Amino acid sequence: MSRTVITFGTFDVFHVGHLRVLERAAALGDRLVVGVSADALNERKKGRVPVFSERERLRIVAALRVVDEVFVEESLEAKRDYIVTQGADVLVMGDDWAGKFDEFADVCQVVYLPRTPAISTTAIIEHIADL
Ligand code: C2G
Repeated sequence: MSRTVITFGTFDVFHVGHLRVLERAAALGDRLVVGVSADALNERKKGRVPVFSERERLRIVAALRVVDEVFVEESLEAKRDYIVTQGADVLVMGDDWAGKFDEFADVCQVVYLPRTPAISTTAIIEHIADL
């Protein structure tokens, strides 16, 4: 039986920390599906409009060799629906979310992977702003 892995993220100003979590997620199954968070979701939940639009972020993530399918994550509350609809066997999140998605353990395996240290979209934006 093939194993589907699902993960979610904004993936704004795509960097190697994003790449590494997707590579490790893909290695846990046969098919990797990625929910890329909508611009409106970011604005609503984080109070910040992403640098790259959801169309651009979706295209970048979809072009990666380790990614099989992408969709727009419109709402954080719809996570269970996305997991079930995509037939995911494993939910992967970075460990900045550790414990936050344990409630889905009844429908799939929940795995938190260590974040890549010392790199983030915010740090990149600040670095460029300081140049
Ligand atoms: N990540 C990582 N190492 C970093 C930075 C990010 O492993 N140095 C991982 C995060 O842990 C996450 C993924 O990359 O699993 C995407 O990170 P973000 O774009 O920051 O996504 P986020 O805003 O946390 O996702 O339903 C969840 C939402 O979509 C939010």
